[in-house]
Amino acid sequence: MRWLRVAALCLVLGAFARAEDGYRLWLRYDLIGDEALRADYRAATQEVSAADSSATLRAARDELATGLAGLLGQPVTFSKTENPQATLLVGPARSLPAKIADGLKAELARLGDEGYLLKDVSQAGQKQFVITANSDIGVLYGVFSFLRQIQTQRSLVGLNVASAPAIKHRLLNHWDNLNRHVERGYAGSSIWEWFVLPDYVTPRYRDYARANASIGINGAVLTNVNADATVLTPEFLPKVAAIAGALRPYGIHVYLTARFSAPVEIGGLKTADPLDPAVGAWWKKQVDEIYRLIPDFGGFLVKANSEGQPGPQSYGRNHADGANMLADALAPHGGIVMWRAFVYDNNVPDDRAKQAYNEFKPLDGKFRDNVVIQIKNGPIDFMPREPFHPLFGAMPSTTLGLELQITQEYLGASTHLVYLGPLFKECLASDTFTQGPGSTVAKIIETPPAGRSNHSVIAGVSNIGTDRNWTGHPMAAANWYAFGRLAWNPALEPAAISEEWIRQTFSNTSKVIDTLQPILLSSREAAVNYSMPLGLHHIMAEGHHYGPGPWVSGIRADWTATYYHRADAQGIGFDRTKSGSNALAQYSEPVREKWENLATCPDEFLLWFHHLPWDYKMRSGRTLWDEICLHYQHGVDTVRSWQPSWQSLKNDVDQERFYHVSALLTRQEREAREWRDACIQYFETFSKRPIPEGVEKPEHPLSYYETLRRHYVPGTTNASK
Ligand code: GCW
Repeated sequence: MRWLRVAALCLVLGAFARAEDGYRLWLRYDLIGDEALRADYRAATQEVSAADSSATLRAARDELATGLAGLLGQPVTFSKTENPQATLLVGPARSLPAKIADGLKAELARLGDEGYLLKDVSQAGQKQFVITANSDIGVLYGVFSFLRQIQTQRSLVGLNVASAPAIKHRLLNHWDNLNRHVERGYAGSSIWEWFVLPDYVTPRYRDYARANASIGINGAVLTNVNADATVLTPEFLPKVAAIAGALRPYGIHVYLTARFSAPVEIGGLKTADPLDPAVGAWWKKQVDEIYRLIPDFGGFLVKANSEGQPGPQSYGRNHADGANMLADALAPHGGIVMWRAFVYDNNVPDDRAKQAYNEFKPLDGKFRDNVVIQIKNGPIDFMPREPFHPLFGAMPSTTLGLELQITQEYLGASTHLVYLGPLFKECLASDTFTQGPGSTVAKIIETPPAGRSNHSVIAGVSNIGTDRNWTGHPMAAANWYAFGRLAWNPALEPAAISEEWIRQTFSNTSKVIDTLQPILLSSREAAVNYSMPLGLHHIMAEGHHYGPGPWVSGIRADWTATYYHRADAQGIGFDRTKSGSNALAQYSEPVREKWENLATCPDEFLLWFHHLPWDYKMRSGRTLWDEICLHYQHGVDTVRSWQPSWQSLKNDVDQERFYHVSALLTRQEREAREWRDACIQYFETFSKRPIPEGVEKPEHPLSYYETLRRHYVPGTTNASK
């Protein structure tokens, strides 16, 4: 009977300890454990008929086959049909009754190029579903959505989903260098294998494309905004074309960053002046060549005259001159320019938070139709919390796009668990009031200005690398997922997205969901609390940006911490009211007034906009000093509270990820304490007030934290910031 016991053990191990390295992300398609449920889905999904006339339709069919076979443990029979429109039928029917087909057509008319319909069209006890769209890519999106229904164990009865993306260009921005170092990348090297391309095209690109398409991402900027002109040379363009070829069936367009000085660096010209006709002609030729190799190339992303990057100002021209010159080269091919608004200059004696607005606002209406100004969510730089960027809504005649950061540059890299759904949503839902109430950031980026083509853009700075699980921290993939889902539909709620992700990535059991979801949902606020509470910002360590550094000073002012927190004997915070930098004047009423007035400024933004005395009386009744200290402690407490919760899932998730997350949580708790102890003791040197009750004693003296050095932190740039 020994073999029986061994067999039983294998079964048990198979069920509970299946090796899981995270590679499959949220597309795991593991067998549904509940037999009754499985049987129910099975009855509906044994036969599929579809056309396979394009690579995209074949990808859709293959995905459905893999997904259903995995989830339901039965092979799917495919039959080939030539449907009049992009349609995939799940069930025995090979075609739809005319009446149903006509009804679908009417609905599809409202769903645009990429939208899809999922419908239960069962008749007389015969289960039948339809996945249909106006285009092949719409069908692929529909397939992923259909599989999501099953993966999250939603009923298919009465299935009726009509979905279309709110934003046209939903992009990942890779800050990947050609030597495969990823700027602010914490999950290994760049996935783009430049040296072996174009000869070897790793299957990983297909899995990358599948993951992206499953959440509706339809573009990838392959290269770092701190750009290298080499990617535009004949040596590299065929490599780019090979990647584009692998991503194409999944509806993903490839984009590149354009180094503004490329005409000089690789073109042999004496100047890159955008108004010099020879320069325009060079770019035109360059762009024509790109489109010869990549007919569906998306366009350029440009960082110009920012942090040392070249740009039109180097030639006495402005951002519109530069962007328009590139736009003219791309326009005949349908390409776009995403011109970043992330500009600031330490030689300008003005609050850094104001500079982008000051430079760009006067250029409203001066950009070509195919130029999008890409704006970070906040006016400084992807801090744990920022108010929305004042440019949103301030340029009514210009297409404005949103740039979010998925990689956790200022949020613990890939060692801290921080679910960014709430951060992304907070920005999208912010009401700018620029065109009256309801002028949310989401609405502004979704709606092209009157008379302009729809080139709406949302971009997320990628957190992907060669790590087997793609994102380093097993939970960081939730941020990639949340970005894609919100890019498709900014009205979704971060809580619902997190539940979907947990169900697909870990388990559908209520125990796992009820334990893990509160951890994810409290994590962003916890990170704010243990690092930069109450509107504090930019107080991280220098260079690698990992860990606390409120004492950072002595380098260019706008890269220091002291520039931003302004702690002194009187108090702390950056006065951006009328008595200070007056950055608040860049916001519309009533936002400006709400944040200017201490009675209405929310605690979260208090020290972003105000310099306040240490004894300032907070809403809670406590002094500002006590409140700061308690926020730090609260952040630590929250992280600590996750540890037993996660431990309770020991037998409910696979051992690989269980151990990985446990280990990282231990580190996160330690580093949350580090943030607390460093910042409180540093600020105490100004406040000269006792640390309030309820806050733990620091483990080490301030000097310990000030002299702590971390070496070889991944993602660090060469620049000294
Ligand atoms: O967030 C900061 C980073 C830089 C980055 C820059 C930018 C790519 O520290 O590494 O450069 O912003 O967004 O351009």
